[in-house]
Amino acid sequence: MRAQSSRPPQAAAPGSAEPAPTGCLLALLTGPPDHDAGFMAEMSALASADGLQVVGWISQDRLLPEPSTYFGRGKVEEIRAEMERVGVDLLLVGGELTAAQCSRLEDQIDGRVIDRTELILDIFAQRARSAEGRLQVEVAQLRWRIPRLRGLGTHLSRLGGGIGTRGPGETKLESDRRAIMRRLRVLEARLGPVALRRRTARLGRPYPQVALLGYTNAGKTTLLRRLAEDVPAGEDRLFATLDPLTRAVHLPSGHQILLTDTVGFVRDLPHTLVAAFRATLEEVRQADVWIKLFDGVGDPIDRQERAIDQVLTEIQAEDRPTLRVVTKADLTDVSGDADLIQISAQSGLGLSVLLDALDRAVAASWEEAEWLIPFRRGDLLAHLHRAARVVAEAHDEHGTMVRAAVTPAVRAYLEGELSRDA
Ligand SMILES: Nc1nc2c(ncn2[C@@H]2O[C@H](COP(=O)(O)OP(=O)(O)OP(=O)(O)O)[C@@H](O)[C@H]2O)c(=O)[nH]1
Ligand SMILES: [Mg+2]
Repeated sequence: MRAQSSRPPQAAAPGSAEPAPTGCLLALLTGPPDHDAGFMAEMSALASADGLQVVGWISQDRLLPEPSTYFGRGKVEEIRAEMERVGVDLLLVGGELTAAQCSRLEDQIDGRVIDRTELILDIFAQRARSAEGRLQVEVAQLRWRIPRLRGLGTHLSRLGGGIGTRGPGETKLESDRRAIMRRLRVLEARLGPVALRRRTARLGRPYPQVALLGYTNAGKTTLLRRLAEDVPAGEDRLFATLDPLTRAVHLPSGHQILLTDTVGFVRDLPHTLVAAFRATLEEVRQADVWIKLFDGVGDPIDRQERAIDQVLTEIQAEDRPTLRVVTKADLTDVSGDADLIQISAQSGLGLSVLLDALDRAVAASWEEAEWLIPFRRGDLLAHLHRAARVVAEAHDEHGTMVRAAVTPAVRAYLEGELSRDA
């Protein structure tokens, strides 16, 4: 019986700081409508992001996985032979396997199987930096692991229930499971306060919030860096950014917004991951405006948009005013769709058009209201001028009567301050 799954060991190449990539065979179904050439390229990119090197691949043209071993019986044999031929004992599957499919497949190929979900979880685990990011990834990994715990338990289930099934194996499995559940409770208890701290930090001085949504490697961080100060450079690797990064951006109207770059998406982002990244994705749910950023040299735009929309549905985000933007226009021409704003964060092309459109989109999410601001709260008046559109202003002996268009968050902040001050 093989030990419970863990990352394949990676031997360090002599004289190099980077561990040598571990060779693997990629196997995938080509039948599902989604599994086109782009899907295959993405699998290879994900593999190399995780330090794996795809040394060969095998496909099976079927629409649905074979219930028992994911691939059909003959194909499994072919995979086993090919792994032997190319000398690898790791199989990367371009899809999501059930726990049972995974363990049966491992037994039949006599090697280790990693599916797409485990691969993505592993990349996230390596990239997470902030306390919150690490907690979220660990929760996702533990939730993923629970149904995959293997011990003598699988043995026992083959024997059937009844007398003799309460052996030491089952006890071990049960205690492993209990240990994981305990750890999950600890992690979830820690996550609450972390998320709350971040939320409070964000709401300290609210400005209209804009969230960047797009594939990993689309160019979100590079765009934020163009528009704001103190942003680290984007990187040519998948899931470079995991922790949300929020910066002030000044619009042509003179208003200020907060632009948030958050975790990138891929097709079929694993459910466990989306669920675990709820706190991070909360930034997206709270935003007043969304920018969907498409990679001009990536998958077809409708494909990228479907992947974004899928996550939005999963986190139950309600529709926002949205700008659809395609970047890397220095490399490609995607004109044709009048609805798309073309930019290049690299060359600066189209950025003024984007900022004007952003000004309009932000203003569209505002509502007008009126307040009396006492003279001693000049700071609130100054804040309104940066974070809202002031329509009218009049002074009397009590203070300044202001009429302005604001976002709900700015309004809530202002009214909170005024009532505390009263
Ligand atoms: N030619 C060109 N390259 C770009 C442009 N914008 C970004 N890139 C490159 O694309 C790669 C990915 O950019 P990032 O900004 O890191 O992408 P991201 O969307 O933040 O990716 P994740 O953090 O992984 O989600 C980097 O190598 C960038 O230099 C652009 O407008 N033109
Ligand atoms: Mg990034």
